[in-house]
Amino acid sequence: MATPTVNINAPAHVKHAKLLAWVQDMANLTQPAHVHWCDGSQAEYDTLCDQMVASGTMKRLNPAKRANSFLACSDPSDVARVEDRTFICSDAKEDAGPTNNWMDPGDMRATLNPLFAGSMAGRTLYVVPFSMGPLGSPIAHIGIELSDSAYVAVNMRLMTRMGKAVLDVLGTDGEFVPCMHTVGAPLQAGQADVPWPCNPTTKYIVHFPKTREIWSYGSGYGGNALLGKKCFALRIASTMGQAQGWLAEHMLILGVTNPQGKKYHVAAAFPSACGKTNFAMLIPPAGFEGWSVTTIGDDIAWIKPDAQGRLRAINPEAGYFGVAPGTNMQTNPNCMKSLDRDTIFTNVALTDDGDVWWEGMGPAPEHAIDWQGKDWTPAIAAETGAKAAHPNARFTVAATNNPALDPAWDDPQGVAIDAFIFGGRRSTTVPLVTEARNWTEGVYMAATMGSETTAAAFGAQGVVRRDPFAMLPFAGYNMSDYFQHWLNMGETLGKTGATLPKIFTTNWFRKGDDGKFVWPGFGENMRVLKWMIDRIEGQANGVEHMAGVTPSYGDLNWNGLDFSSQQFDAVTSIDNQAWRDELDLHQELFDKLAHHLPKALLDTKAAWTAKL
Ligand code: O2Y
Ligand code: MN
Repeated sequence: MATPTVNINAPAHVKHAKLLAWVQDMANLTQPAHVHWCDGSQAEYDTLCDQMVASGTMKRLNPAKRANSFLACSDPSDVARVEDRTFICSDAKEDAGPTNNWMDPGDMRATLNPLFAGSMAGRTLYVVPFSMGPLGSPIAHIGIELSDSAYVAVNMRLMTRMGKAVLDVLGTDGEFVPCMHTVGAPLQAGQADVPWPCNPTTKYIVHFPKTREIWSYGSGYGGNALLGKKCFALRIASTMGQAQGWLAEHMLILGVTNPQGKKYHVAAAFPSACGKTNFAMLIPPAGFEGWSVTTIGDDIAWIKPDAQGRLRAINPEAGYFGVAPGTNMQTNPNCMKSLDRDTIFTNVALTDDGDVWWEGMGPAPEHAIDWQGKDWTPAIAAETGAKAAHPNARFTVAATNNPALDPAWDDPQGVAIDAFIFGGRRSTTVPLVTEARNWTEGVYMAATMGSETTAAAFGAQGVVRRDPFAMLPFAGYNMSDYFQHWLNMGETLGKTGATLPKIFTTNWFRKGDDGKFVWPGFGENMRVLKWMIDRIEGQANGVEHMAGVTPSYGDLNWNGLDFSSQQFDAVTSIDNQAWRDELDLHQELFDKLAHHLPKALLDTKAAWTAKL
């Protein structure tokens, strides 16, 4: 039976024939009750938030405590990205590679089509035009998300450049990535809605790299639903970068300025929930007077070579969707200040005075309503282990709220990258910081980086989970081809005569015999950052070992910190037997990634092994 034609309500200024036809097709497929084209205005944002407060999706926080801020609490079945429901539907399975879920594109379309048919019944379809990166930047790209979630629309306004201005840049025939999203909870006539509609049993987060499409079904949460973020800016963009000669990376970008006013830019990859936002907003400690660190991005970097062959990076996002638990005035004062106002909190606790609280924020309130709407007190927590906030609770806030925002954060030309950092979480073996002797060695380090699992996240504690380039859940194509792309970029850029960024690895997480972290972390990471900059300038020494170059105690600035050479040894020493075991584990990864694995990586491994 033919479906009724939906009135898509397109504004008169929209003349993009392909866009209009696609919205019409998708509206006919999903059958929403209304179609709303987002203009991105403050008035529209306020109206949608008011509607969500009225419907029970959000609560307005006490304006005297958090002006213009809201709390949303999700369905307990919808609290995080769903990696096991995330698919890369390339034509050939090998092109998705062994680290991605794959389904034949035709089979996947046949699965999705009936799910999306009628999926928006009774709801509003929001047309959300967004630019990943500064509007009109040669590094930016445009997406259009069609979503039946007002929560998605308002979050996209904080997280991207969203609204009419994007349609103006798109013009009549500009390219865009189509992003289809439904919470998968159609409403029958007269059926009452729930505060957090989603599909508790069926979820699909699907990418079609060949046609550059994203289809997301069943979840309203974070990376599953805000499709500009992991789906577009990493999975689809990484395939675009491979085809077009650029890099889409799971990296923060920061600026660091020395007391003489010279500025450097660093892009750093750390696995999810490993303190990226803290590093991106680092405050230099005592002893580093005159130094400053500024934020360009906290999660994703798009990096393209300029005409001179220098790598220039933008943050494709315009806001932060950070993990709340553990964020406090010690770990990240700039972040806490960013959250003073204009913030959407998701799955944190509501205090009796209308503010928010989460574990690790500071002293616990005597009473709160937890993220599931239940009474919470410290006594209940002690007895039952109940968390006030979900461990993956989030804040969404515009970058412009960050007191340490870099003046160039919105520069369409991006910033020139001086160094890449790849960081893992390892209690042993991997030194605090190591510089790669050349690009290929840096690619090897990034390809083999790993983090120890925590019991909460993965069941078994202390097992090293390899997370190449911190891209394991985010590479939109075969991981070995991705390594090859990095090697190719180095070779191509090397031929231009441009200086390639230096590559470093870090590990802030070595533990001592007492099982405690040895390195104090947070602001003290500035000491490591300074050593890197000194190395870029050729002004610092280091000791060469089998896996690169690491500073000795005297090579770091210890002003203002009491840290002994014995402690330094505990975070930098090389244990040959531990490295033999480590290289065996690298081989396990390489065996898994054998299809198209670059020979250069095996050669590097052989060179390291020979030094042991
Ligand atoms: O669970 C989610 O949907 C969020 S995941 C996320 C959010 C912000 C930045 N990074 C991540 C990540 O998983 O790397
Ligand atoms: Mn991330």
